This record gives sequence, C-alpha cells and structure tokens, in this order.
Amino acid sequence: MRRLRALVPFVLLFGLLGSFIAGAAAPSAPVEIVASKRAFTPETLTLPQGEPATLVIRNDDEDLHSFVPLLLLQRTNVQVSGNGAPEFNETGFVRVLIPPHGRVELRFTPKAAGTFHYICDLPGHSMRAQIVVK
Ligand SMILES: [Cu+2]
Repeated sequence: MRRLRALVPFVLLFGLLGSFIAGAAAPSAPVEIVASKRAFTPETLTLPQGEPATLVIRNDDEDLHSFVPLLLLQRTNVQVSGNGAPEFNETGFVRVLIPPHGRVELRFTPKAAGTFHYICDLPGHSMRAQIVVK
C-alpha cells in the first residue's frame, strides 16, 4: 500500500505530461477533399506551414481516381491510411489510387509555403485543384 501511494505522484505527473505532449503534437482538424463527378472539391484549400496536417481524400464516384500532389509532398514524411493504394519513389510519396467510394488519409507536415497543384492522372480525367501552404 505504501508503495502504491508512493507511485501516485508519478502516475499523475506522467498523465499530465502525456496529455501535454499529446496536446502539443495533435494535428489540426482533418481537411477534406472530395472527388465527385470527376472534379476535386474544394478548388483551393489552405494548410498552415510547419504544422501537422491530416488530409482526407474521399472518392464519391464510381470511377477510380488518383491523388497526385505536384511537389507538395516531395521529400516529406507521409503516413497513409484508408483503402487507397499509395506509390512511393526515391523522392517519397508520388500518388495514391483511391477506389470507387474509397477514402484515404494522409498525415504530413507541409515544409514550404507556396501554391501546390494536385491532379488525378488517370487517362481522360482532367481533375486539378490546389493546396496553398502559408
Ligand atoms: Cu480521376
């Protein structure tokens, strides 16, 4: 019992520390991109530079779509979840294929400020939109 009591302050301290660290590292609310009727919505979205971001890409179509960020995610650590098929090369994340009615989540921290276009590169799909990092 005495031992247990001696542990209480440590448990409290680590609990506090844990919630503090979790709070500091918590990414901002997820930002959603919807692929529907062969277009991305919204046309422009904004992410804060240097802050962890969660990008959710939802495919509402019966078609397969891809999310191909041009430059935004080069040499950036990207965590991918959901039911998409991601592709990587030596520069890092290249694209993710999203099945009909599929959903993908990308977690990353935008490094540089700027306007970054992304496309769907499937044949015949002229889908293009942009992410502004500032
Ligand atoms: Cu497409």
